[in-house]
Amino acid sequence: MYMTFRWYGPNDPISLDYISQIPKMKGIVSSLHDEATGDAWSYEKIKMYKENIEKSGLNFKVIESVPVHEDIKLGRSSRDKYIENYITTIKNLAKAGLEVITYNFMPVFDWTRSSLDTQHTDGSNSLTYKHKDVLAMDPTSPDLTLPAWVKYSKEELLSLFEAYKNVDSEGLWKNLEYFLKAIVPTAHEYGIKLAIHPDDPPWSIFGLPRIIVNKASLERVLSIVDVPENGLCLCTGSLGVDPNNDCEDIVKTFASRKRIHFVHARNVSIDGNNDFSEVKHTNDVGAINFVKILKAYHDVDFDGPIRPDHGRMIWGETGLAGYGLYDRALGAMYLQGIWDALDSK
Ligand SMILES: [Mn+2]
Repeated sequence: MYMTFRWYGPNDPISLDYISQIPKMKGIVSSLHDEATGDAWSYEKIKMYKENIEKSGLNFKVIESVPVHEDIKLGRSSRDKYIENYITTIKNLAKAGLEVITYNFMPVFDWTRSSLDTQHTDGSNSLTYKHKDVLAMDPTSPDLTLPAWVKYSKEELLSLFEAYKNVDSEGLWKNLEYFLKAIVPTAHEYGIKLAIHPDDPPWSIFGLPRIIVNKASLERVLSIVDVPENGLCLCTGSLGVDPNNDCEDIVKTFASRKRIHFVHARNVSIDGNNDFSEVKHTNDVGAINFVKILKAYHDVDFDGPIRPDHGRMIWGETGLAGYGLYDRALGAMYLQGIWDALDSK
């Protein structure tokens, strides 16, 4: 295992220097955030971005994410052009020395929460999800804005919702299958590991299908093209909010088969009625026990990247929700400490 940290590029309020000061921090996880979804990334841009990161002494092997264009998820005839671009991006990333591409296949919205800064009694705040509040939201209403939604105008949202009326869960699976069958051979040839991120939360919202939700669906993804490069970004915080998902068992199953290419370490407390809160990484709170989870990785000599996922805002820090410095740095140290203890046995 080696520790990484997500960085949002030159506009991220947290500098690469600060990140490199975290003990045992090895790598950066980032993306070319200025690229429009669906465009091919040029080799020159990737190389420049990578060289800039590496000046800090940190490696840059993991992309999070190369977003998938909605036309691919919708199975529109225009998808082939976007798939061609995706293949070009895979080749250019490989040529520049990248090793892992994270992506997700969630329709329209990425992760969804009902609050980005719920106050806790200790003065910290974190992202939380109240199912009832989300059910009451109308994403197409003019007065509603959430950060993960800003990439679309209201008009675009309305037309996407209209288009997804024709795509149910099985339809979305077919479109994922088409996509993977088209891109995995290139990933295989170029030795790039693909890592699909589970849906967050792992259930349908706003009537849109969500399919990467449990152990069976992860198994199904891997079986679509059964080569090592077709793999997973195992996010305990996404899968773990559903009490039916046994994350330790899921890790044991897929890590032993070397199909987990990237680890997201996030702890969550399950608050009932599909509600959940993001919490500190330690095992005195929350549904995820990282001592057990990391032991499962350690038992199979996992040597891939891991990062502390969303953290709380503590010590008065403000900034990108879930992506402050302090709590994620504490998380990195906790995880690294567990790993070092396992190593020394
Ligand atoms: Mn995650």
